[in-house]
Amino acid sequence: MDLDELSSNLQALRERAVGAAASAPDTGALDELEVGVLGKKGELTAILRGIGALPAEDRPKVGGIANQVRAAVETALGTARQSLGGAELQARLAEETVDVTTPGRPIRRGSLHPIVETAREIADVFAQFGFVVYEGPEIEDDVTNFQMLNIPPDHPARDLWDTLYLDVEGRLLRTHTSPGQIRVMHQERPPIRALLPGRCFRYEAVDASHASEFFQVEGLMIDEGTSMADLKGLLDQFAHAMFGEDRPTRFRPGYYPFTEPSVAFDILCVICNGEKCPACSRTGWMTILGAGMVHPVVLRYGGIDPERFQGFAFGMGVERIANLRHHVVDLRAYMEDDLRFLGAFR
Ligand code: 2NL
Repeated sequence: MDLDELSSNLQALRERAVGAAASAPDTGALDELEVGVLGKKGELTAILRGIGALPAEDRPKVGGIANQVRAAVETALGTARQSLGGAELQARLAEETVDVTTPGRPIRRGSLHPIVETAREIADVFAQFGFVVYEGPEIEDDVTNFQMLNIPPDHPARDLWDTLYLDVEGRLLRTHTSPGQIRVMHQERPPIRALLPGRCFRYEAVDASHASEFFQVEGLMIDEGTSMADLKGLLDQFAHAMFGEDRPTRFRPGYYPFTEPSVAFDILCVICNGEKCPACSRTGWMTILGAGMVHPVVLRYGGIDPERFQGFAFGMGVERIANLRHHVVDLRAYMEDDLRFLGAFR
């Protein structure tokens, strides 16, 4: 192989490669072309292998031509890449356009659990009368849950069958939020207006109106000269805020160890309006809460002088209030986490 032959091979390669670059269908073909011509095992390298057979003075000339060929092919590749790449980008953009006007997939929004929502509504009503929300622990001690509330050791509520005891001596799951009120009495000075919402626990045979977990809201007011009339007026306001201004109410005698006197507070049946239906056990009335004047012994346990201060307290089951407001008959529905039920309250 002589100089002429080598340089004409190089020129031929250049023409073919530049032509191929110009007519390549896509950038993939350009990549192949680059490897095939300029790569380590490419055609240019193969031709240059013949350089060794040339006289020494001819070799730089071939080297010069080879560099020109390389530069020409690289330029052709670059130009072709630019136009093909631009065209491919345009094609992708056209094909893959996002229609920003397409409606999005709806995101499922959560909502408050009906019991939490009802507890908040209850708290909102009493907040208007100056009651402040406090919280107490769910794990209580026997002294605060029972003894300080004047519940004697032989009281049926203390039976193993009614209270869930922990396997730590003297510890139990609170059966009402009243022990939280005792804690408020210890930590505050009268006048006190406290509201205690929270989860409570009982060992129960579960049915439509009994569960082993339930929510309670208790209220406590202590001041000089607080009377039963204050209690009755407040609870009437509460019932009318929750069940309508024209809903009839009544008080009747009740009993709790921690209040004296004690009352049960009823509203006219929300189902039959006094016509005596099964929902109100044919009495025409439904009990919404229990209440009374705080027993002097309980005030004293709370560190408050009953000669100077009087107080009233009330307690209600949140599930029961929610049932009456939403006409739900089985409180187990609140614990089943069934979105079809919970979604009905949104
Ligand atoms: C009910 C009745 C009631 C109280 C709770 C109370 C708390 C203290 C002192 C006196 Cl610290 N009383 N709480 C009073 C009367 C009734 O709850 O049926 N709840 C579901």
